[in-house]
Amino acid sequence: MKLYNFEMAPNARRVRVFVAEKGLDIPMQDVDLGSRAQLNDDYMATNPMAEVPSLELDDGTIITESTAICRYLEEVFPDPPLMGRNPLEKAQVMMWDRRVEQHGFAAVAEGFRNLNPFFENRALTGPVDYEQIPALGERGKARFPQFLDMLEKRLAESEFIAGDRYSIADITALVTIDFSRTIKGEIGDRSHVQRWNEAVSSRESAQA
Ligand SMILES: N[C@@H](CCC(=O)N[C@@H](CS)C(=O)NCC(=O)O)C(=O)O
Repeated sequence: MKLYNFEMAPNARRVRVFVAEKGLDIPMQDVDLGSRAQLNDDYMATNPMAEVPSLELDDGTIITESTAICRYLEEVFPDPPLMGRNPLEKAQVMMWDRRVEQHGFAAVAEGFRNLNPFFENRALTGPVDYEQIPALGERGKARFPQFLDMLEKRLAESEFIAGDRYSIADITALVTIDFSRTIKGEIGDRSHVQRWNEAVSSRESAQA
């Protein structure tokens, strides 16, 4: 297997943390998003969506989309389980992971991509260029504290995001909170998010 990766890419980090939690050692190949290498013909032949991460299996099959890559790894390497152990847990993990993606990760991405000059004319990932919409960026920034409020409420009643076990939903939320530095996001005085953030950030996998 080989993981197409870029150190600073939050979606790639989601998979790297997942791989670290599984204790796997998957060779990585960098795709330099800084020089727009994702748009080169070679990489586009691997992933026509022009995004990282991509996982290449030994027979050459490519899996893209970070959650799909994690799903594959979970099936092949079930221990420790990071996507739930039974039908209810699996649904709860997926529910929380989607909430974090839609209300947290997407809000930060909207803010970052629509306001940072590096993404001028590249407001969306993928092969097609899109103009930035600064108002959408401001809306993304405004959505982020609402996401933190949702987490605060959840973490007041639950040790981890999807329940009493660490899961992919914690990985997506950790990566989202670290990614929020790009829009100057702050946890502030949300004590439950602080407690949870200290716990998940001190796991060895957070270094991935
Ligand atoms: N839905 C994809 C999104 C992947 C994605 O957006 N990757 C970003 C890096 S975090 C990327 O490749 N960006 C390329 C670009 O900016 O053109 C996933 O879940 O993996």
